[in-house]
Amino acid sequence: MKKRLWGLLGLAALALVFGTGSAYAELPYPWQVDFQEAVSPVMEQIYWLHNIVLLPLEVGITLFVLILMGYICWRFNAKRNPVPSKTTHNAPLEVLWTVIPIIILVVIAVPSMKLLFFMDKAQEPDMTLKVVGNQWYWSYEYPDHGNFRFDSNIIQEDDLKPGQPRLLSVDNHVVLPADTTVRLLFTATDVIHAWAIPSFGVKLDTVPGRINESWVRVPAAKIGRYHGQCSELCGVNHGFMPIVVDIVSKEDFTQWVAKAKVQFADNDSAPVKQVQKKSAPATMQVGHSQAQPQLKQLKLAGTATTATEVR
Ligand SMILES: [Cu+2]
Repeated sequence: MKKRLWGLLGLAALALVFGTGSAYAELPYPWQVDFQEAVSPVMEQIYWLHNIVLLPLEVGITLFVLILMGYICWRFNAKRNPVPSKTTHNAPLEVLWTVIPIIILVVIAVPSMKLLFFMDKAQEPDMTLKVVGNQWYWSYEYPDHGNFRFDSNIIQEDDLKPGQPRLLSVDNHVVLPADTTVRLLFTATDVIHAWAIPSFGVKLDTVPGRINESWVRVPAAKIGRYHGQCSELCGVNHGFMPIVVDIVSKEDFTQWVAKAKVQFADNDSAPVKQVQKKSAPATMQVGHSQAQPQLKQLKLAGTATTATEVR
């Protein structure tokens, strides 16, 4: 039994070494405790805030309260302390237990606010990726590379190929270049979704009629495949709209763009584009189509009257 356990552990270690050796493939694994690998500046900062600021504070406060409670139970129980004190107020103590938590909150708030502003906008983006949430798939647009667009749908369980994780694989991957600051724009066509990739530190709502923004920059050393999921309860298939992002070298990205432009060339008629491009003519058409039946009616009425007149 023990041998088998060690064998399994060894296999897991090997998988870890080889899994992260050449190309990263970040996705959740059974019994995971920590975050997924941080590969963007934003996630590195989140990691720092969590591990260096929050964790010590949480552990410290929990231990302090636990020790205090233990001491109170031991020192002031009915046996040891038969005549309890009648004290009801202690001004210095009350000031302390109000001021100290305020200081702790300020200590957390300063780096938190800094991080919020840091993740809010890319300072000098090199390119833009537009993410559109739909029930229940994602659409992606590349406005700086010919504005082609494509949909990304989950691969059903029966169609999975070896190596494709269940519920986390899609037909069309997002491809982004390494060492490039990518501005991410988010919106949706129907309800609120949320585009989330743990390794990027991005988890942002896609809201219909609104554009949200974030950014990501992955170094060339972390070229690989990153998985995420919709993280806003958006309907019955909420759990079936995963996200797959391939970070590739700049050269590979240029090659992919050339192919994608051809592959997705006729996607212009898709619903998202239609709303954007044809909104003005569409209203005019509505006006025409409303006017035309009226004209026809008038003509008919005219012919009818002339007919009766003739009779
Ligand atoms: Cu969703």
